[in-house]
Amino acid sequence: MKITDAKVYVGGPGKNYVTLKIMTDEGIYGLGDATLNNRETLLAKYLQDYLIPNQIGMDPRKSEDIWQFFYRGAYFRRGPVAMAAIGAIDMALWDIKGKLAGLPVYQLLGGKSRDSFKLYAHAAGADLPALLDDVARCLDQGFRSVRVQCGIPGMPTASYAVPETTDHEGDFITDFSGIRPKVEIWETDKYLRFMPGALAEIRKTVGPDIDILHDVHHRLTPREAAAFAKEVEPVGLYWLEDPTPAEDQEALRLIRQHSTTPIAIGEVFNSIWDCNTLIEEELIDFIRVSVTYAGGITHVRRIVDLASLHHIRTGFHGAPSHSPISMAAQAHLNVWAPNFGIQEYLTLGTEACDALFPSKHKAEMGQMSLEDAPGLGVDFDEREAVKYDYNPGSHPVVRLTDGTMWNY
Ligand code: CS2
Ligand code: MG
Repeated sequence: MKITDAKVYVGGPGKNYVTLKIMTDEGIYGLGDATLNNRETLLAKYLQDYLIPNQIGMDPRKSEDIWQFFYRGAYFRRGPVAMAAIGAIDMALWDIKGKLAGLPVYQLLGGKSRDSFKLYAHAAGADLPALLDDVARCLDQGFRSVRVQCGIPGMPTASYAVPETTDHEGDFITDFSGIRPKVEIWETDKYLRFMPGALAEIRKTVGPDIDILHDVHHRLTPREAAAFAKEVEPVGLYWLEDPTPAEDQEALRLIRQHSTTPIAIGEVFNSIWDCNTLIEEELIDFIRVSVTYAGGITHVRRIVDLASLHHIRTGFHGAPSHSPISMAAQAHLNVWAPNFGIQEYLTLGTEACDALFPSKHKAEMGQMSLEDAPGLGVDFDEREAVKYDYNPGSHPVVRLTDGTMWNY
């Protein structure tokens, strides 16, 4: 069996999905997602100019050897662009493998450990009352686990993932007005004074049975994060996410020494080498990698296995940047993983998105379940794809009040 060709498409409804389609001489094709938020065209170029020409003629069943070929063979290893490209190829090869075997991918991983798995939703508000309304909206939709982000009183702009106004709708992280980012102003002291009380208020409102998650988005120093994690212990958070910049694995030691609040980290990690210290020293509770940014099913499975030796559960990234293809690849890992924790889920299911990526997988009442189709179980409609083009956008950047650049 041979790979005969591969194509890359960029675009989608409200998102620049980067979709890879690998064709074979047996008529079976596989699909992968290489969407890297706000850097989408780099992935298309990297795949088209370097990886696809090397793939033609390879046996698609040798997914391990192909993974090693692109990882070791690149010499300049890792990084988000290289790993998302390898990730897309790897997903597509598992899709092909499943279709060849006539089995859903989870069967090739070891079968189901659960029939459906828990999802968490996002709630945000420009102020606490608006946030509580948004939490109520998520609970009405059936979610029992909600990530909460709130505007901080006195902060001159909105903070991470929080809308400027109370009457917002949809995904407001990426600004599609152009490639130049808006500037958010961050003030740590105001955040540290306000957020613990807000979290306590949310717990009082929703009661003990709802999982509350909160994302600090890399904004605190290790000492500040340790104090914050300790202060919010009575809230009983499901997790505190990205308390410090993720590239410093050692920073998590200080937080761990001072608090038992569960810590989740890893959405920006590209490989096992970005989280092996965190996992082996048991400094975190949830690993947040994604199949797109961390090299596909082949590599993420290794991270999940290492994590399972150390009581660390999965909590894969599922921001709207992921297309239904990578969300399905993660879903197959989620039904299998003995150490599954939770899955981030933002409603992808608009009519236009479903038309572009037809699938029968179901997400409802805060749970996701998989249809038993061979492979990943998601298709890609090329007639729909021609409706979309690349649309430049950006996240905000963050500065302190004196102008110093800070972490988004
Ligand atoms: C995030 C993301 O979902 C999350 O937890 O932190 O929304 C992140 O900001 C985006 O993926 C960045 O592109
Ligand atoms: Mg996050």
